[in-house]
Amino acid sequence: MRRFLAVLTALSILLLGHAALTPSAWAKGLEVGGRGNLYYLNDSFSGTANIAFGYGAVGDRTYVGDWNGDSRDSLVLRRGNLYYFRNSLSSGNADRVVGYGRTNDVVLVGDWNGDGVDTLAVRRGNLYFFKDSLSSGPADRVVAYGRPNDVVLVGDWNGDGVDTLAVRRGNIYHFKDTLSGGAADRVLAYGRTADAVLVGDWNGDGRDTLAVRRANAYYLSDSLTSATANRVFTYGRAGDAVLVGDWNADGRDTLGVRRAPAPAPVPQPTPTPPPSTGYPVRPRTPDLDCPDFASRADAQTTFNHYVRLGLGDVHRLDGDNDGIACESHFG
Ligand SMILES: [Ca+2]
Ligand SMILES: [Ca+2]
Ligand SMILES: [Ca+2]
Ligand SMILES: [Ca+2]
Repeated sequence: MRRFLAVLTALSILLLGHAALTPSAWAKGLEVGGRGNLYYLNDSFSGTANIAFGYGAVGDRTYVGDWNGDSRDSLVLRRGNLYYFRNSLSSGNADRVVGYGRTNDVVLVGDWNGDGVDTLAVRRGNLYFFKDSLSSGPADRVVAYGRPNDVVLVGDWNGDGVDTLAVRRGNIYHFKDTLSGGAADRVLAYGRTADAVLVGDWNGDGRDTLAVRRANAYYLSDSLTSATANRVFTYGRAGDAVLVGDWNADGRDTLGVRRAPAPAPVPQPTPTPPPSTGYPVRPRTPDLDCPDFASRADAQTTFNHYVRLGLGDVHRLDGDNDGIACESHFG
């Protein structure tokens, strides 16, 4: 226990000094979040994406899963209660479109029956409606778990091939190994309350564990019994929406980011020429200064006009009394 606390403290110190992020829904099994239709995926924990493609529209909701059981994760786009499943990490049409649940449902993705295929579940408060096939129709099982406002995570915590739930309360995680109500099978304190957390099998041992995200730094842990970060690396930008999945079927989950296309360059306004007076002579009032005239000639015309009338330099345009108006301003 002493060692556990020491490690936890070390991790907290390690994480100190980074900007706190709001706990987010960025995790395997949950909605990806963010906006954009460009996906940059990485098969290793390096800084450079090796898969890049566009799919769907900028405002689509996105989830990750293995829809065909080939051990490769890919994307589904959600529009209302319609789901556009695609089995390859590339641009193109959906391989399957399914209507499920209601437009405002919270949706989770997981392999609820251990057949190697990820399917959907709908969450309404603390009720979870699990569906074992990518099809419409009634849920295969309904489970009450936790509290209606709990933050929930999805993962295979015990390596039996079945994804189950965990609830997060602050920095305390309650993991459940079966799709049922009741007490958690394991409880872990990890990171800090404000941390964004990800779920994935980072080391390919079949068990999902946690990672903490701070800006664009990721602290990956391979164990649900210790708060040690086994791997730390940086990826993408601080504001990126991040995806977790096994993109190449090597059994390890790695990261990707979702981005919107770069905005078109904003047209620069063309400089407008100084307004022409429109009159050969400017009025006596209000009092004008040299910058109010479009040119030295305009200023001179006005100056000459009032001098000829015997009123003198009414606008005080000829400060050195040489009969030339505004020569120092216009050069
Ligand atoms: Ca697949
Ligand atoms: Ca399944
Ligand atoms: Ca499991
Ligand atoms: Ca693992």
